[in-house]
Amino acid sequence: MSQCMLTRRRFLAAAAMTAATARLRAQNTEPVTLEIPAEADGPQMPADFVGLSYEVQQLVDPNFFSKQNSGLIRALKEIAPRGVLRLGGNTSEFAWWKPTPDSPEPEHPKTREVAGEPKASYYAVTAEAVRNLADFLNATGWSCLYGIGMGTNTPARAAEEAAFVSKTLGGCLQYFQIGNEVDLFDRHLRDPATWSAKTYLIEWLALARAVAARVPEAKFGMPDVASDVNWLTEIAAQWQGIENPPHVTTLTHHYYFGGPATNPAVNIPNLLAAATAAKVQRTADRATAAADKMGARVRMTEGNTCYRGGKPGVSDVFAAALWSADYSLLLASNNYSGLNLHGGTGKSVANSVGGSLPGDTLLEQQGETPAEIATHPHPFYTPVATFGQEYVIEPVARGLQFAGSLSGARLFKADLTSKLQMTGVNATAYAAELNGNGRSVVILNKDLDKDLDVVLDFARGKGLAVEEVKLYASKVDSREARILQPSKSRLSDDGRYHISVPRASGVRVTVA
Ligand code: BDP
Repeated sequence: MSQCMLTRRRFLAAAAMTAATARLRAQNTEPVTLEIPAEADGPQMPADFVGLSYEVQQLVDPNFFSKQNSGLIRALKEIAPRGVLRLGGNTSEFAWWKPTPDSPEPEHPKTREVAGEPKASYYAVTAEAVRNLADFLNATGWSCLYGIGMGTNTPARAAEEAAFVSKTLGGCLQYFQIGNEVDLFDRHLRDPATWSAKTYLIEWLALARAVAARVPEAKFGMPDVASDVNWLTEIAAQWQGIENPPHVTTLTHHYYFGGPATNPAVNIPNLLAAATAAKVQRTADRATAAADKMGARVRMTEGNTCYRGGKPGVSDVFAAALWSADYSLLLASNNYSGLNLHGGTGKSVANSVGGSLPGDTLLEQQGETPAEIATHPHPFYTPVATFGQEYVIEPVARGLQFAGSLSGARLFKADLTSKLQMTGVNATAYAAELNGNGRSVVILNKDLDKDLDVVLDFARGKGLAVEEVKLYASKVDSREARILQPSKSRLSDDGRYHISVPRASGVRVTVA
């Protein structure tokens, strides 16, 4: 027997085995049926649900957010025709407002230097940068959540900046945020012995009242905690006792699945696990209960897969797209007003975490050369990466775009996800009614091993046009995420639509 034949035989045996395991792995041999209700009864996903978050320090280059930056404008418009740009991050605590070119730099308070926190290097935000930002927003059709510092700021300077920003951004300004991740201020900006939600609120009120005195129509989002949503509960409880409070429209928190990059628990199976989503649900329950008390809505204003700049191989691959699509729709079904995925340039985010990205250290340890490291997006989680003059829409942003296609629609309350998970496949489903113009179902199969077989039962709608759009990559850890061209068909007589959703992929089915 020739060597060649042996190899071929081995190959065939291996192929047969792979097919058999694949069949075994398609857990639900009987398709699972999802009944799609006729009329939506859940929350409305705002038309501008989708958002991105950048460091305030990004404003140091006044040409970044400017009408000249056509590549970035194009990227944002592709991610969402209407979106929300949030400016904040750790660096926002070290900005000072410079209204005119000859305005002097103020005296700054002393802060502690802590590894992983930004170094106290101060920079100016200029009137020119804010004017250019206004043009940029007008060119994108996006609005803005504008971050003003709290850590080293004064009420007078905050009010002066707010007055200029409000006048310049006009209708593009949704609200002001004052302070970033205030629940972590005890690390470097405030005295841990006295810092709490209570002392925060006193300081915040002084700043917000100064702003409101100059800008009576000013709206606010707060407290932008890193993770401790108990602060939202405490603030909502204390809110009742505040006389004539500033106009808070939004209660806000951040979310990073895990971190930093060197943590082995930050991996694809954990990111996509059902337990991760269950934790998100528990946070949402507490946050929305607090917001309801204050007549506000919740927004996740800064987040991503892995804090301190992301993790290569997790944050910048297809898994991140599946995560962001699912995370977005889970928040939407909890009545969030939206979410902002954090990113920007490598430099601004590195500065926000003390000067360097742990993901780079990881790649060096893995033996990558500087040239290889440069092929990764920096920061690793950024939704829009900068490579030289080019802006690249990363997988995590494709997931956001995919989920964002339901923006403006009203969601169904029906829990389709539990029904899918009863089959043993880690998949989720969300359905929505599109402004009286049909129904859409998104299925995200986050399972790494099992394919899913589903029948969507629309009950009525015989002969209606069906459009199927896939969120796809060749592998869960490929450095790509594609939203494929829609495939079109017609709904059968019984109003049922059969679809298979392979492991690690997503699909949106629209019947209109
Ligand atoms: C948050 C900060 C932000 C950082 C980000 C990160 O607000 O400035 O860039 O996490 O750690 O804590 O990646």
